[in-house]
Parts: sequence; C-alpha cells; structure tokens
Amino acid sequence: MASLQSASHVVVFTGAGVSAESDIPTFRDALSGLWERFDPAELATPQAFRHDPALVWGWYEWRRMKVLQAQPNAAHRAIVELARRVPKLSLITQNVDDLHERAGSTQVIHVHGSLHAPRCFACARPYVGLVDMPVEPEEGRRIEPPRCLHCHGKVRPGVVWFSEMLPETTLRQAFAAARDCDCLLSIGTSGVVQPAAQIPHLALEHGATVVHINRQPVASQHAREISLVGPAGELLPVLLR
Ligand code: BV8
Ligand code: ZN
Repeated sequence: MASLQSASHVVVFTGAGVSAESDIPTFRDALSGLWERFDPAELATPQAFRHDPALVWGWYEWRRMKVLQAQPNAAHRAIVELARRVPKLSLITQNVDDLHERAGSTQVIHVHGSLHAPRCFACARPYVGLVDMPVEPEEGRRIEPPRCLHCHGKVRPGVVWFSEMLPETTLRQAFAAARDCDCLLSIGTSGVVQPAAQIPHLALEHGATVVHINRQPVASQHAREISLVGPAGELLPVLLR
C-alpha cells in the first residue's frame, strides 16, 4: 500500500480484534458462557470491584489465564515486521494482554493498562505475587483477590476501568503520535470506548491516511479513510507483501 511504504511515521492502533485469532475473546465476547449475564461496562468498574471483589477478580484471573495459554498470532507478528520496515512506528493498544510484547513489539503504549500489572486498590503499590499460572479458574468462579503485602488492602487488576481516567502521560503520548503520523492502521477495534476512540480521528484531522482493518466494514467518513474487511491475521501479512 503506497501510503504505508512511503510513510515516515506509522501508528498502529489495536483493539481486542487483533488478539481474537489467538483465541482471546474480544471485549464484547469476554462475557461468554457463565459471564454472559454481565455487561462488561458494569463489571470493568471500580464500583463492581468494591461491591464484589471476588467476582471481578475471578473474571480477570479467567481472562489472564486465557492470555497465558494463548500465543501471539500472524497479526501481532506482521506488526513486528512492519516496525522493521518503516522509519518510525508507534504501537498503541487498547488491549490489556501482553501478546504484542510476546510477539516482539517494544515500547507498546497500553492506553487501558495491563492484566499483568496488578496493584493495591488501597495504596496503589504494585503487587508482585501473581502466580504464573493462576489456579485454573473456570468461567464464572469467584476468586478472593490477594492482599497487598504492604497495607493488606485488596489487590486489583492493573487495568483502566470505566469511569477511571486514562494514565495522563500515556494518553498524551498516544495523542501526540496520532497527530504526527502520516499513516494510521486501526486494527480490530469497534471504536466505541472514549477517549481512545479519538485516536484515528486525530490522525485524520492532522492529514494522515487511516486504514481500518476489521472483520466488519468500518464506515469511512473521509477521503483519506479506508476500510479493509477481513481477519487481521490474514490481511496484515498481505499488506506487507
Ligand atoms: C474516562 C480495560 C474520564 C478494562 C477498558 C466521552 C469522553 C470520555 C469518556 C466517555 C465518553 N463517553 C463515554 C465515556 C465513558 C467511557 C466510555 O467510553 N464508555 C463507552 C462504553 C461508551 N469511558 C471511560 O470511562 C474511560 N474513562 O474517560 O475517564 C471520565 C471519568 C468519569 C466519567 C466519565 C469520564 C475509560 C475507558 C477504559 C475502559 N477500559 N479496558 C478491561 O479490559 O476489562 S475498555 C475495553 O473495551 C477494552 O480495553 C477495549 O478498549 C474496549 C473494547 O473495545 P475493542 O478493543 O474495540 O473491542 P470490541 O470487542 O468492542 O471490538 C472488537 C472489534 O474487533 C470489533 O470491531 C470486531 O469486528 C473486530 N474483530 C473481531 N475479530 C477480528 C476483528 N478485527 C480483525 N480481525 C479479527 N480477527
Ligand atoms: Zn496496599
């Protein structure tokens, strides 16, 4: 793709769809089976954790276990290869898994935090006691969160919940990259969660070409906005040919 090959700064902006082919349920699918009676926006909140910490911790441990059992897929690997071919690539992800890093990407900007960085809900100190392979939590099982080794407060997932502010510096870094790039690939995101959903629009406003890669067509509202329809694990390697 011309704009990609000639770009001096490419932003890759990913959502849950980039991990779908690694069998990680997308955010909307993360509530399948026993979780399906919950609305993610209800469960991924500080209120839910205060109300029922064992339910929320159990959901995240189930998701973390899925990630630990997963492998990066062809989409993650194609992004690593793309970074080798362009002068500058900024990778911004909404995902809380570490599959980009395990594929070989570095300096990944996690705008919604990470499953792998739990911290104390009371004193915010990082918690280092996570077991490598949590007890096999079956779907829907409550697990009491561990306790902070410093203040005995409950440990929470290191993610940004709904109604929580995104980390200031991370968001500023992501917005700056979007303003500066000449091509932005928006991969596997439904583009509904704010303020991260502004990132492709910022790139467009600053003259970049935006390419949506999604199983579903993404409505283009701009001449420089393109929608490529298909699984990221198939489309991205083709773009690199
Ligand atoms: C905040 C971590 C200030 C947790 C997540 C306007 C401005 C500011 C805020 C708001 C606003 N309007 C509303 C809000 C509030 C809210 C919000 O956006 N609500 C939504 C529901 C409308 N935003 C917030 O609360 C944010 N905080 O702004 O603070 C504030 C303070 C107080 C009050 C108000 C505001 C914090 C948002 C962060 C939430 N945390 N994650 C966790 O993971 O559990 S967001 C979570 O959902 C994920 O991280 C992810 O980012 C998002 C889901 O989006 P996607 O990644 O796109 O995934 P999804 O499943 O939706 O779609 C998958 C896509 O992939 C689909 O399009 C599918 O077709 C495609 N696909 C599937 N398979 C493939 C594929 N594509 C390609 N290949 C495939 N194989
Ligand atoms: Zn503590």
